[in-house]
Amino acid sequence: MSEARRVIAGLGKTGLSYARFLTAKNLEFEVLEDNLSEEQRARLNEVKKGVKVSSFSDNRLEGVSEIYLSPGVPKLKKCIDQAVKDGAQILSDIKIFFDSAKCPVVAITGTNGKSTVSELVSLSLSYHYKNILLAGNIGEPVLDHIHSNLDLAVLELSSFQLENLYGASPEVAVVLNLSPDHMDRYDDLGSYFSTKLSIYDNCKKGVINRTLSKKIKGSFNEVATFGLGETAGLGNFGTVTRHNETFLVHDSEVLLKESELKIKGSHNLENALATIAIAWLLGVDLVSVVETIKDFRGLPHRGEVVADESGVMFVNDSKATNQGALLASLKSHSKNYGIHLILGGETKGVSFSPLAEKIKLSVKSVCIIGRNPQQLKSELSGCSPKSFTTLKDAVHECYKNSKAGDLVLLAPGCASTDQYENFEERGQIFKKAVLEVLS
Ligand code: UMA
Ligand code: ADP
Repeated sequence: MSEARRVIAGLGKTGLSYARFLTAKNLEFEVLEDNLSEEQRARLNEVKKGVKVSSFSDNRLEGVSEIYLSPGVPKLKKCIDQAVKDGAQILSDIKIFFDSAKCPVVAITGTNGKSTVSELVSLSLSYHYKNILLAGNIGEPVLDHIHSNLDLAVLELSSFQLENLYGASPEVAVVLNLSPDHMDRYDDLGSYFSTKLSIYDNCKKGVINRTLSKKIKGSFNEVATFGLGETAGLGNFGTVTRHNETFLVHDSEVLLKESELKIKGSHNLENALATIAIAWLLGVDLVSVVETIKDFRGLPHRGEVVADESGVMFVNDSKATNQGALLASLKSHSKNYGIHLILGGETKGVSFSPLAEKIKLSVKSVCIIGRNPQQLKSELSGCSPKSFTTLKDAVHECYKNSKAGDLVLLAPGCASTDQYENFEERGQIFKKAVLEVLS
C-alpha cells in the first residue's frame, strides 16, 4: 500500500513546527511555499534534508491525504479547496495540540488585547500552576510543546487559527472584543465575528465581555463576565468610579485602584478585568493575581513609551494593527496630549472613512506611512494628512511640529507586512528614528 501523501502548507513558524513534528514521528512530507527564501530552505534542511518544496500554483495536490495548514494560508485557496473536495483532510497545529493536551487549556481570542491578556494570565497564574505554556498567535507554535509536561496551557488564538479547531474543548475561553479586521480574508464582518465567537462552541467555562453578551449563544458550565462600569453578582467583574478614582471590582468587592496599574488606558482596564475573570473561573485565589497585574509594565510595541524629552513624548504602539487598536490608543492619550499621529500600512481591506472624524477630533496632525498611501490619503482627507515614504521622515516631521505637552504616536491601524517583516521590526525602526531625531 502506498504511504499517505502529506503536505505542509506554508513554511513560516507554524510550517517549520509541522516539519519538526512529522520528522519526530518519522513521517514523510512535502512543503508548499510561494516565497521560499534561502533562510527558510536552510531552516528546513536543519530539520530534514531533501524535502520537496514547491509553490502552491505548481502543485496540484493529487492524491494528497493530509494538509498541515499554516494560519496565514486560507483553506479556500484554490488548490487546497480542490484537494479537500478530492478527499484530503486539513490538520491544524492547534487542533493537534488540543487532542493530545492532558492539562486544562485557556483559549484567548478577540480583535485586540489577546497578547496582553495571554501574557497577564500566564504570569499571574504562575503561583498556582508550575508548568504553564504560553503559545499560539503570540508567536510560539504550539506543536513544539506537545510532549511537554504541562499543568496549564494559555493559548492566544487568532481567527485564522480558530477556523480549524473542529470541536476542540478549552477549559476557559474568552473573546475579549470584536471590531473590524482581516477583511481581506473574510467575506464580511459577520463571518469574521462568528469565527472568533466559535471559540465558545465547546468550551467548559466562558468569560464574556458584557458588551458582546447578545452575540453569544453557547451553553457553559460556568460563566464570568467583565466590562467597564458597575456590575453586581458573583463572577461579574467591572469598575466603579468615586471621587475621581476608578476601582476594579468583583461584585461589590474592591480588587484594586486604576491608579495602581502601570498599564494605562481604559482598554487595559478591560484587559485586567478579563484576566481576573479567567483566574476566578479557574478557582484561583485572586490576591496574587491582582498583585501581578499591578506590577505588569506591558509588552513591547503596545503603548510603549520610547522617550519623553523636552516635554514631547514618543509612544510606540506598532502592534495597533487595526482600527479598534488605533482608537483605543487615541482614547488613552488624547485627553492629556496634543497628538501627532503616524498611521498606515496594509489596510487589510478595511475602509478608514468611518474613522476620519474621530481622528480629526483627537489629533493635531496626521502622517501617513506605507507602500500604498493613496487609499488613506483620500479616506482621511479631512485630517489633511501628509504622506512619507519612510517612518524616519514621518518621525522627523512630527517632532518638527511638536511643542511641550505633545505626543508623537505610532499607532498605524494597519498591518506592517507591506514594508516590514512584522510589527516588531516596524516598532524597532520607529524607536531608532526617535533616538536619531533626539540626538
Ligand atoms: N504563504 C504562501 N502562500 C500563501 C500564504 C502564505 O506561501 O498564500 C507562506 C508565506 O510565504 C510564509 C508562510 O506561508 O512563508 C507564512 O505562514 P503564516 O502566515 O501562517 O505565518 P507563520 O510564520 O506560520 O505565523 C503564524 C501566525 N501568522 C499568521 O496568522 C499570519 C503568527 O501570527 C503566529 O505567531 C505563528 O503562526 C505561531 O502560531 C502573527 C500574525 O500576524 C503574529 N497573526 C495575525 C494577527 O495577529 O493579526 C492573525
Ligand atoms: P493582540 O494580540 O490582540 O493584537 P495586544 O495585546 O498585542 O493585542 O495589543 C495590540 C494593540 O491593541 C495595542 O497596541 C493596543 O493599542 C490595543 N489594545 C490592547 N488591548 C485592547 C483592548 N482590550 N481593546 C482595544 N484595543 C486594545
